Amino acid sequence: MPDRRLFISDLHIDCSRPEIVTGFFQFLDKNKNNCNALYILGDLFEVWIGDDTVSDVELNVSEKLCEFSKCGPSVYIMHGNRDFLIGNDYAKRCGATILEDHHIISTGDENLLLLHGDTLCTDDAEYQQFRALVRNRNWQEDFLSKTVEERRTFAQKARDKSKSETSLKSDSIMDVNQEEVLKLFQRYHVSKILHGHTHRPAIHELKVKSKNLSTQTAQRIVLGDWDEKGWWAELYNDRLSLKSFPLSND
Ligand code: LP5
Ligand code: MN
Repeated sequence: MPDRRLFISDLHIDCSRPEIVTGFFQFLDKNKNNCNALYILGDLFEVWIGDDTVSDVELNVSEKLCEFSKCGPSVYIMHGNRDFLIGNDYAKRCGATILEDHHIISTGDENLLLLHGDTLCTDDAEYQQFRALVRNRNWQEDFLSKTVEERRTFAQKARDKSKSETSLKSDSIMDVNQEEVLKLFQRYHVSKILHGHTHRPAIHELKVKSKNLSTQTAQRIVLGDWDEKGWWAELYNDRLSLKSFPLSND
């Protein structure tokens, strides 16, 4: 079989969006026998408050991913800003492995850096402050020790606040910071990075300075969120492309 690896992010699955779940399951069925790996680069779910409270739709997703992984492909889950509390218990149900945010995979003689993408949005100071707080291990232990009801209330308040704040922030503040992007290429010595989060699907070509200070071309590939379309990227024998398919609402 050729080397074929698939990448998705930002499905934001919850019970109010059955068309996303249906589209995702079709995507899995179509690819279960013809790819080596599926990388989920964050925000598979709309919100995650702990592995001890799994809803019906979340259970269905884990069963489907497990069935998919049993057909052969490896499944990797990276945390997003909505579902960073997914733990090993849930990953195990999915037959998946949790990946650290910022993970390098090799593609022929090049390296590809995978990340959710929120760490690149450094102009969004309030978000980065919030992120630092909720990614702290002590904060997470404390949060997970609360009752499910309490956690649900906190998560709802955080979503409400996020919605009201993002409606006031400019598009440029919520996009990646270009200097941060360039720094990332240099820090990891990669020529391609792939991420989601910003919901702005595109392939950006750019010039970066390599280790020996020569200028080389690089690519930043951004996955889209699943809404009217399901977005995915494919690495096929070392060639990376960005694709989408329509998600029907009926
Ligand atoms: O998510 P989205 O697309 O709306 O916007 C994101 C950033 N917002 C977030 C916050 C999440 O949406 C909240 C839900 C996470 C659930 C996790 C589980 C439980 C955690 C409970 C936490 C108390 O990630 C948004 C960015 C945007 O992407 C673009 O990058 O701008 O950032 C914000 O809006 C952050 C705000 O500016 C500041 C933080 C608001 C949350 C405050 C918590 C209040 C809790 C009150 C409890 C009494
Ligand atoms: Mn996100």
